[in-house]
Amino acid sequence: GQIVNLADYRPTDFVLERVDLTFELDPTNTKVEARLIFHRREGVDPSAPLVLDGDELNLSGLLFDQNEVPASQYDVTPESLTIRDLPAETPFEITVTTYINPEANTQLMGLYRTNGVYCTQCEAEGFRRITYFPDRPDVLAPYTITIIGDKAANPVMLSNGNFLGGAGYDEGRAFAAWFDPHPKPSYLFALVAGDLGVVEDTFETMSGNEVALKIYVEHGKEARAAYAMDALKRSMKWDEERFGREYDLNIFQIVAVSDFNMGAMENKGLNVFNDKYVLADPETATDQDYANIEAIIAHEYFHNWTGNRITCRDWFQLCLKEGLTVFRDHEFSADMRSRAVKRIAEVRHLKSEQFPEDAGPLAHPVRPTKYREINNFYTTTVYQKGSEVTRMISTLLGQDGFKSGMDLYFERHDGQAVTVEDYVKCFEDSAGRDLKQFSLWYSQAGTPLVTASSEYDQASGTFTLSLEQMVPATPGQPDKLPMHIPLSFSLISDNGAAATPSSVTGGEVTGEVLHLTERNQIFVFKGISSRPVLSLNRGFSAPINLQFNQSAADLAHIARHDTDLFARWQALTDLSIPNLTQAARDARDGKEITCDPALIAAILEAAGDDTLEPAFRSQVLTLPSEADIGRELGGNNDPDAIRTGRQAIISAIATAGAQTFARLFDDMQTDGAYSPDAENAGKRALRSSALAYLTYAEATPARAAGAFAAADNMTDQMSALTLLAHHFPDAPETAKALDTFLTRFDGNALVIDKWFSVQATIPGAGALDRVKALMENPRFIAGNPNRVRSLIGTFAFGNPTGFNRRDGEGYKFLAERILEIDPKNPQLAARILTSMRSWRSLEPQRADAARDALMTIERTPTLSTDVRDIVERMLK
Ligand code: HT7
Ligand code: ZN
Repeated sequence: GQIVNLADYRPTDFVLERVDLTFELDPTNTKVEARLIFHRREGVDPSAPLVLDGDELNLSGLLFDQNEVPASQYDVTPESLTIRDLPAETPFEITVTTYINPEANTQLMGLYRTNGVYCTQCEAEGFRRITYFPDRPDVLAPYTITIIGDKAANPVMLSNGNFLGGAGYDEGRAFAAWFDPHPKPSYLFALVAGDLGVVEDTFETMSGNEVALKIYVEHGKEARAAYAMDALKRSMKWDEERFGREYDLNIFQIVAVSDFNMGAMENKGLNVFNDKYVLADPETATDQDYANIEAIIAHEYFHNWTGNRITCRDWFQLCLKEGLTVFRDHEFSADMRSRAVKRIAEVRHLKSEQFPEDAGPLAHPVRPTKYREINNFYTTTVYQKGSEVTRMISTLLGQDGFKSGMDLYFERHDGQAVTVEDYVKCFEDSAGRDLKQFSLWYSQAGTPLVTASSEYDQASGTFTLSLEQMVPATPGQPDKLPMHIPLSFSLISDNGAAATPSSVTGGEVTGEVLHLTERNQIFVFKGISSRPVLSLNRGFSAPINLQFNQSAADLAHIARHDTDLFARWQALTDLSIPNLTQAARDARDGKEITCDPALIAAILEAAGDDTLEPAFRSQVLTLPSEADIGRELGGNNDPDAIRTGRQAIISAIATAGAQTFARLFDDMQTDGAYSPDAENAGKRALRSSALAYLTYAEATPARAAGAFAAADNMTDQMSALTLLAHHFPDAPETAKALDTFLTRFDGNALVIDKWFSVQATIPGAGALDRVKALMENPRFIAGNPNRVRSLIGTFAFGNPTGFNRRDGEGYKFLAERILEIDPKNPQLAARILTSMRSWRSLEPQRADAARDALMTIERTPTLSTDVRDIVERMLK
């Protein structure tokens, strides 16, 4: 676990021309023969050795141009292979033979087995667990792959690129050969072999090429891949229409596996997916599951251009492919669904995941400058904030300007491994605009705080806006420069119409965007005939914390009139926050909790407005989460008080709105058979919000139990079950529903994950014993990442009162689990441990207990680099 620095980057001494891999599959002893053609890069010292990466490897054979390499000419360890005395100019061939054990690979990196299927995961540095190789993203080559394996056990044998052929090989064995003509880095290599079912379709690209589409799943699950196939075809079409990007092989394959560390992987022409993001039918998947499948299928497909055709020079540039591809999948989902509702979901996610990361000990820039374990940098900052940075470029340049920059990027860098600077330069060159200050978004960590105040002078018709920006200190970055912050705005008049100023001074303004570039800046709007209400950072044009003390009346005005639905939701959120934080303080101090009637009125007005789309109204009814309130409080947090306060506010809304909710519960019925489309999903979401408020008002499980029994799809069933479990954990209705659910879905892993999650999130101190008991359930499979996440991960990330028990037992429990998981799957352990990243904002008793638990982990000598890196940064 040494530290890698961006500043130390240099290209390899040898250029890799071609890769030819042969796998002889065996569950415990797979032979890998890698033939690699290299030549020395021009100008490189002729005595420089070739150094290849390995990880837990055993060298079994080494040839130079087909002749054995004498032992004196090389050094080998499990982590590297160094070969000396190689030619100065001519290309040469190195053949490396290794034997690996897929069955014993519990890390799920490199070649492993899942449910009897061979499968690979090579990003970021998994390829070096297969063979010695220059395992870095700037080494690109075409690959030929031959797979030999037991015929009966492996009727399916897949790799990247186009299929060359296959047949019987010898007694009982078969082979398949694949060729990927597109030069690619090793992290995009994939191999899958086993006995799988397949769903097939075709897609005709914009220039008339027919592409075979195949989705492989476990036998019997084929019907559940139909939605994923549909999402794939829509993604392919959308990338042609929106970005002019066409698919470039004659086959595109997806394989769904049940053991996977992340969501999915964009291997060239052969995406491997966590089956959670492929399999869906109305009985077993929720509307959210369908939306996730659509987004992740699109995300991985979009990587074909942003990531694969143009890849990263080094892992510091990860946001180059991830941030950009998230932006692309967000835009795709916005086009497929309601743009405003999609944006609300994105911003909720950004605030609840990325903002805490940026405000805590794990904060790092969108483009980090050093890492100890790259796996720990697949973060919400790189992905989500990275996407927001690209969104801001689009805001700065406008849609057409952004498109021109992207066109230039594809034209200039196709086939290359590039940097963030290369990417930004394309926008600078195409738009003729200097983005130097803007680029601070890539290098400065921390969420900028913008403080706004405004004044209106009736006599001169002048509206004055004073802005101040401050970027908080983050680990390793005590001082920050002012950033370029694009703030979308609207001035809303009394009658709700937008007021157009005759002039604006004080800084650059393009269209409806103010450019805040100084620490302090005053914008003056002239020609405003009556006091306007300013709606600022509309659409969340910049990922900032905005402090703008607007009155409840002004926020209600925005909530009623802004033409940007997102801004309306934002105003309601801003209206609710002071109520929720005050309620938490009052709960802590044992005071009576009250709720501003203006908040209740504004929420009920939006919720009951039939001219607004149901999905939006459901978002309005979903108040900021307990974690959101904790973030707003900023420190000394008591999760129990936060929950008590929030519950009281919800109850006040529920009581005042009982009639509205009863009407919505009756009205929001979907007709006909279940369809996962956004409109129907929106109705279900609003009905479920209404059910939740009615349950608060009525304080009995009857209505939720009725809804559970009546549900004919997983969305309705899960929302009723969650209500029952969370509000009436000890009621017989809840026990009965949990039992019915279990009996009905036993054996369906993805649904059983939900059964674990819903119980892991039952609030209160009793959660820990429940989770411990569930770990004893035979259905709890400690080696399956989805199952571990559904119980342990969900408890730690999604149950603030249960996990943060005042006595610290939740943290102790998590530390024990981390130490158990770490030796088998360090990536999974490290990720779950990040659930404690905000431990310093807890009140002292809890914070002390959290620190003790972290120190117990830190003191363990055998920690993986993954967990050691996280725990040490969290304690620093
Ligand atoms: N690019 C993929 C990242 C990924 C990954 C990283 C580390 C370890 C395992 C992994 N599986 C997938 C996913 C994506 O962003 O598309
Ligand atoms: Zn990605």
